Order: sequence, then C-alpha cells, then structure tokens
Amino acid sequence: TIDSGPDAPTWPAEFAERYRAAGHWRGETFGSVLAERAAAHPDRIAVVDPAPARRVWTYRELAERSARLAAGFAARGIGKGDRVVVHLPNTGEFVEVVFGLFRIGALPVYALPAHRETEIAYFCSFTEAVAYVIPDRHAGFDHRALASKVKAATPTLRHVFVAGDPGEHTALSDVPCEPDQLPEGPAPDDLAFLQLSGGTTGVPKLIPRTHDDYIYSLRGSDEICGVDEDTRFLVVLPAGHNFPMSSPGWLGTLYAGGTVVLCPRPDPATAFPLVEAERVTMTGMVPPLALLWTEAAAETTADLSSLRLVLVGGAKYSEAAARRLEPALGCRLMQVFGMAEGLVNYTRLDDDEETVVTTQGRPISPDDEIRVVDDEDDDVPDGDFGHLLTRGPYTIRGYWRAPEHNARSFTADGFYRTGDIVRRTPTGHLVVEGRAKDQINRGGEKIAPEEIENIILSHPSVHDVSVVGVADPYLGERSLAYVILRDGAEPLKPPAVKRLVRERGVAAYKVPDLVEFVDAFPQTGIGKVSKKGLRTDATSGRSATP
Ligand code: J2J
Repeated sequence: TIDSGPDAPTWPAEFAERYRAAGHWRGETFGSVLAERAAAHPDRIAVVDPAPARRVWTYRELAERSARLAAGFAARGIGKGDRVVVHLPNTGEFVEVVFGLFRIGALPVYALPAHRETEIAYFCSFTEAVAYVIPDRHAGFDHRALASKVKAATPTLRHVFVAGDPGEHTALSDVPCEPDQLPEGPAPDDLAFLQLSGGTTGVPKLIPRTHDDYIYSLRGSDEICGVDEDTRFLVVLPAGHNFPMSSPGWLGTLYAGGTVVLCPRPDPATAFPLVEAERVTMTGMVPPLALLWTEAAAETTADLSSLRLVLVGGAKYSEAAARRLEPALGCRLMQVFGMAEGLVNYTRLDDDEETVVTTQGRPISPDDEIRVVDDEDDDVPDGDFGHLLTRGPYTIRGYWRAPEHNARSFTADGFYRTGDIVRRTPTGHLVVEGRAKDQINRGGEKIAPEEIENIILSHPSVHDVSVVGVADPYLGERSLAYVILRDGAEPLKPPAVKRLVRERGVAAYKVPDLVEFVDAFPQTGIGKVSKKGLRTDATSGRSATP
C-alpha cells in the first residue's frame, strides 16, 4: 500500500507542550488509571449491570477481567493500533471489552445499538477492523447473522466475538487467558479509540481521541459536575455515545472511583426503579427523554430522592422544559452542549437559575479557545450570533483518514468548524441558536441528510430528493423527505420510501418520519436546493404526509 501519511492530524508540538505544562495532559492512560483505582480501592464497586440478573464488578474484578481479555485479544494477534468495532448494548461486557482493548492499545470503534448492516459494514471496511464484538441477540435482533455477512464482505475482519451464544463465531467468554505476558500498553499521546461523528456527509467521519486528551476532558467534567467516589452514575443513553461516556459519563465516573450503573433502556418504567434500587445520584440524557422523565416523575411511586444532578444535552433543551425539571425530579439540572470532536460546555452548579435554563453552558477548560465568526471567518461583535469555531486541549485537529473533509472542517490554524450557530453571553456562556451544517438533530440523534438522500435516489422512480428537519414538539426535529418523481415513473407511496431506507439496513432513527412528493424544491440564488427554504416551508404549517 502507498503511505498516505498519518491517519489524522494531531496537535502541533507547541500546543502539546503547552497543554502538558498547564497540567491538562498528565501522561495517564486508561490502562494506568484502572490499575491505579484497582490498587487504591479494590473492593469498591465499579460497575453494576442490573438486568436480567444483577451483576457487579469491583474495581479489582474489572481490572483483572479486562487484563485477561487483553491477554486473550493479544493471543489472537490483536495489537496496538488495530481497530475493533464494538457494538454492545449497555452491559458489563461493554466496559470489560473496551478496557481490555485500551490495555493493549487496540482502538475500539463505537457503533451504536441502532446501527445495522450498512453502517457496520462501512465501519469495518473503512477502519480495516480486525475484530467485531456483538451481543448474540439484542432488542429482538440477531446480531450474529449480520456479523456473518459483514465478515464475509470484509477481508481484514478475522474475529467476531459474541457476548452470549456465539453461533458460528467465537464466544467472548472463550477469549480471556492468563495475563502474565501482556504486551506493553499504549503511550498517553497514542490514540485510545475512534468515536463517531454526528455527520453531515454520506458516511460518518471517525474521530480519533487520545488517552491524554480524553482523560483531561473526564477530569474537567468530574470537577464541574462534582463526581467523586460516592457518585453512582446511571448510563441511560447508549454507552458508546460520547455524552454518556464522558460528560461526565461512565468513564468520568470510573476515573473518579465512583459506581457506574448500566441501564438497559432509558424509559422511566425501567430507569426509575433502578434509581431507587441503586441509589443513583447522577445521570445524563437528551431533551426528549428529560421531558418523559419530568412527566413521569409526577406519577411514579419510585423513590428518586437519591438523584442530585441530571445533565441534559445533545440537542436544544427548551427553556420552558428546563424550568420544570428541577421541581419535578427534585435535583439539580445542568445543561451540556458537547460534541464527540471535543469541546464540551456545561452550566455550573453555582450558576443562577436563569443561566441554567437559558444557556448551554461554558467550556470545560480555560484553554478552550472559542471564536464566533461570520461567513468570512471574521469575529462578530460580542453577543452577536455566528458560527462557533473552537480549538483546545481535547478538541481534535482532524478526522481519521479524511484529508479532504478536514480541509473544510478545520481552519488553517486548527480551529474545528462546529457547524453550530451560537451567541456568547457576557459571562462566557454559549447559547445555541441554530445550525449551519446540513444535519438533522432528531432528539439528540444526528442524521446526515446526504446519507438518506443517496439511498432514496437509488430508487428508479426518484428524480431528486431532499431530506430536511422539521420542527417537532417532542423530538425538537424530525425528518422529512421531499421527493421529486421522474416524469412518467411508477408512482410511489410514502411507506415505500420509508421501506426502501429501512431495508437498506440503517439505524431506524434515520428512516424519514415524513415523506412528501413535490414538483420542485425551493431554489437559492445559485440554483442549489435551499435546505433552509425547505425547512421554512415545512414548518409553516403546510401539511406533510405522515
Ligand atoms: C443544542 N445542540 C446541541 C445542546 C449538542 C455532551 C453532550 C452532547 C454531546 C453530543 C456530546 C447540544 N444544545 N445542549 O458529545 O459529550 C448538538 C450540536 C453539536 C452536536 C454534537 C457530549 N448538545 N448539540 O451531542 O457529537 O449541534 O455530541 O455540534 O452527538 O450536537 O453531537 P454529538
């Protein structure tokens, strides 16, 4: 193969030196952190997996079990820098497996439970993954059959490890072995894993995070949220998502020596009894879920009095909904505006109520650089809105193996173009006003319209298509596909368009909620489809076919 340079741009030496000198990057790795915690408090409970039968991992057990897995992975030829797609639900195996991979410097690639064949095949082939880790069945879906197909299509993929009944693959329980000859672990500035971007393009981009940078974001998040060894954090969102992983999330909780409780499903009927039984103190969720929890709290008989703090983020949380959360749940609210690329903003525990309900917080780090600019990249006057650009000690300098995309998504001096439109208050808090990127934020789940448009375009009756977000009182936005049929083509019905997307094997949340057939899209001056025009059209009360 041709050497096409490094997999991703990283921080220039003078920035790395500055971040080390400031004490942000402390030379820790996930392997060293777990070993230290296990030595300091071996018998404290690290992880609780409550369903179907309650299982617990002490810090000693988590360290021992992940070391045995690391040895087993190494014995199967998996080594430093190798990519492993991890597609597990919120179970103890997820935590063991990623710490096993961290220990040998192999890179987890975090798939979400909703992902299906199209996404998984792409992650495996694009990352040249050597292994894929799955449950046997989850939420009515048999992951082994999907794995067989993907394995047959991906030459690099040598192993499929299954938590549960392996079928034709390898049981995860057969992997562990004696960890007496573990290879040397990764360096602190090595990559730790690849996180998925929300995406604006036909396929999601991969986000390379290092031990140094991610651990700094955990330490900063822990400090802001007051996470310590008494924290019991409930993971209600999928554990592979950046928010429940790091803001402060399960990794932040483990960093602080607290207890992580894995919630199999996010609904109040599942989560509330767990809050009571495990005396959960903290959790994080997206706005639609926060609405559900707020409403359900009035009716529940579960004792939620252990809850101290609920973080809400991932999509815009309305001020009205934010005002109702604290009284309903009897705990503090913190808004969080973060991104898997890096920058995370939190309101603070000592912010007044107005700030907590009307802003999306301020950055973790004094070294997070924030610019709010116009279309020409010139700074707007303080307090005006504009595009948010950011650079800092835990914000990537480029996506993994995506040089052309990087040239567009980063400025020449290394600022990440978030695609968010924000305004900065005099206290430095950010208010998210909108979005310039072509993305739909469906209750925190991100959809790249281009990905869905490409699928719909493959239908012979379709001349053109544009997928846009439309306002939705519960989800914030849902997706609408405007379809222009070919002249004289066989007519299509909305369900057929939805089926086409579903049957392509993509996450269910990407299937258009609405489909409308039109003769033409609104045009802009330069003749391109105006997504903004479409959005206004769709939200102005014109009916769309559900
Ligand atoms: C409005 N938009 C928001 C908010 C994210 C913590 C919290 C969230 C994420 C996340 C994360 C928003 N109000 N409060 O990784 O660590 C939108 C923005 C942003 C994009 C990032 C974390 N919080 N958003 O949501 O990588 O558009 O990360 O750029 O999934 O979500 O999406 P993602």
